[in-house]
Amino acid sequence: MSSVEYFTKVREQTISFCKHLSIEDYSIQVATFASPAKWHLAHTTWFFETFILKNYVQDYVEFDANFNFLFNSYYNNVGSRILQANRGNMSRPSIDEVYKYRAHVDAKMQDFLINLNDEKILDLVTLGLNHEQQHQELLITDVKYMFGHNPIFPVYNKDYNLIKDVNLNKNSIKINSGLYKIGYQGNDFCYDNELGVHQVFVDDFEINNYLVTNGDYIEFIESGAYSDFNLWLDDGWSWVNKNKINAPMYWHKIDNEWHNYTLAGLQKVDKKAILCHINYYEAHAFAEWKGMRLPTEFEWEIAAQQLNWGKRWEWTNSAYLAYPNFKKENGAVGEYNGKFMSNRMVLRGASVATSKNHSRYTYRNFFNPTERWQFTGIRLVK
Ligand code: AVJ
Ligand code: FE
Repeated sequence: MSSVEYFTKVREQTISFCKHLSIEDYSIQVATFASPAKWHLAHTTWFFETFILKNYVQDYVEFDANFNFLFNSYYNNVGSRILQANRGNMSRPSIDEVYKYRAHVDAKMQDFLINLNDEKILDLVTLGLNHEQQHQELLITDVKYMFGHNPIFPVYNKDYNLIKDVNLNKNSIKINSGLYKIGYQGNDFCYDNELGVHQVFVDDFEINNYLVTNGDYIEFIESGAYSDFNLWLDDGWSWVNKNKINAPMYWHKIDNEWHNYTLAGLQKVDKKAILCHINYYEAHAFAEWKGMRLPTEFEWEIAAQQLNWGKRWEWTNSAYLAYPNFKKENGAVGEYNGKFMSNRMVLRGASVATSKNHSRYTYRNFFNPTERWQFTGIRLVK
């Protein structure tokens, strides 16, 4: 595939996720961590305008001088910006203008890409496209959060439940202790946080080749787990009590039966389906209840080639930290992953909402331990 085709395909994919949205759905922000669809569409476009067009296309004229302030997410090197919590306050630019912005940047990028053979700039374009793919997943999870917190539980798409997968088998895999190489060793794209190949020693372990199901989790709930402080980390116990949590996100008990909001609407919880929407504290407490534990990110990576994965982002027991040989790039691109290496846990795998060709077994996703609106799940180890 040529770079123009690759670019066009990823950009069109983002728009395809918006085809079930109404105008009203595009602009609102229901939580500070979730962004409006309109913002995602504009921010991913801003990324190409800011890091490619403005830097490398000589006569490029920016589409709108206000957009840097509105659509810069967190790059201090590129200037000040609105607060993340205020992304839903902008009824303007309208969605029509944002689509015009996308078309404008797409046309300039396509012209530029036809004759581009500078490796460094092509790498930046690839980063922009992988960035756009990350935002495709965020867009879906943010739309789910918006609809799932609307009392009428709107259907996004009746054929798009997304959380109905079941485990294919129930075996486990034994791995011998030893030194293993961790980090990305291929020649294709990866993020900077996967680089710096290094050795890690692990002891013998046995990892499940399947994920925790809704049925398993209902047993955990019904055992009284959400009121048993012995199962919880202290921060997790505070989180449970402060927020009066008694079930995964999107779960509701109706007529004594568990239901959950899916993108296909509110449905009965399918006990055989793989659990979704739990945070790190819940994953940790569940493992504690089972007398097992979560894998470290290294154990996960070592076992990955033998595992079924890709339905859920899987919480690991590893803090999101720099690898020993991590190199932060200079300038704005260096802010992409490195500055978030505190107070977050690593998730491995990929989810049903992850863009195709956007997963590999060295991929390090990361979120705060309280967050559970992504498609997250639990794999256990002993
Ligand atoms: C890797 C999913 C935690 O949500 O901020 C988007 C992805 N990075 N734009 C995030 C990302 C820059 C990132 N996560
Ligand atoms: Fe971003």
